[in-house]
Amino acid sequence: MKPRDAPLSDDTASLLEAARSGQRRALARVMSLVERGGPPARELGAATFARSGAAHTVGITGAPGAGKSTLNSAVVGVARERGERLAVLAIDPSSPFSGGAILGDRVRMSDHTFDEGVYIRSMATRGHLGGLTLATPLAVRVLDALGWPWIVIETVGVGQIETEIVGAADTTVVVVNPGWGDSVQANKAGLMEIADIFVVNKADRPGTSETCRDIRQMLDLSAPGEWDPPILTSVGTTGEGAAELWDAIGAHRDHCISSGELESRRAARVDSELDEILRATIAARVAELTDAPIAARLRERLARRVLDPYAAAEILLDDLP
Ligand SMILES: Nc1nc2c(ncn2[C@@H]2O[C@H](COP(=O)(O)OP(=O)(O)OP(=O)(O)O)[C@@H](O)[C@H]2O)c(=O)[nH]1
Ligand SMILES: [Mg+2]
Repeated sequence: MKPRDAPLSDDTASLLEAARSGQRRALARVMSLVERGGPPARELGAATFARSGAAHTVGITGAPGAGKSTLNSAVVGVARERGERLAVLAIDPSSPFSGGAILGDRVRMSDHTFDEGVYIRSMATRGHLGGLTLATPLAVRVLDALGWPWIVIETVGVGQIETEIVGAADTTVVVVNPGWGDSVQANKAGLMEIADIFVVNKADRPGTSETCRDIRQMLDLSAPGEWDPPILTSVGTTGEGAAELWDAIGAHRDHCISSGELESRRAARVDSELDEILRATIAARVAELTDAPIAARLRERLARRVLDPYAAAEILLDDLP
């Protein structure tokens, strides 16, 4: 293992410098290394941590097909008109839902392909130590340290982990469709909890105002916070409502800064990341342990009932590397 304060290798330093100066190929390479995980990702993380913290991160989540990418593309358009630079991370949770999503997302975001002020990256995080939960904050931090002032993270809000990731953004936008109020959607409570802004997209369809009302009622039932999440409407395909969404994101950002919430959210986030890293690292060691020859011998004794599972676990844990 490398010492913790290992100096940055020349390769990594010059790669980061190139990425920082705007070279897209270098940036793509940095992101690939982050995605792949392991020691190079770790080195990038260590090298960029101190320089991160300036970017505002925006999470966009919602059910598959809710129109997240379409709406996001329109919002990016608005932000660009106002001179903002943005990086967009489309997270592929490697779930069955996302089979065709990334290609679709690329098509939808292709309006911005040749714009120097926009960086779009699809991330598949399968295989990473700790998977989705660890690769994403690292990717965000690296983009942050490389000078991207806005980082938009889009992922499908179907599972706990996906909502956790986006919920860990500074501002979380939950995209729903007309009818959401009365639909039985997985993780509805989870989405209610993390939303800083609600958007009822596909507002060209019937039931929009009823859905807004339903969300209002659900919000009124929950404990009031300092920030009252606005409920907006949009039509992603025409861009209607995109400017209002960008304004709401800006307003939430201002609120976070003035209330001190930004700092507390970020502290909590690093904390849970540390937790996650510990868990993932220990889980990996446990996996190693249960594959070791001693485990096979213990299993054999368990089967003969000459040893109980707790005693077996204790013996193994004594050996934990
Ligand atoms: N009628 C209508 N269709 C929309 C609207 N916004 C998006 N769509 C369509 O809905 C479909 C899904 O849009 P996406 O932007 O790919 O949705 P998504 O939430 O990113 O989908 P996943 O990434 O697969 O979860 C596309 O066919 C869009 O054209 C809208 O406001 N109204
Ligand atoms: Mg999408």
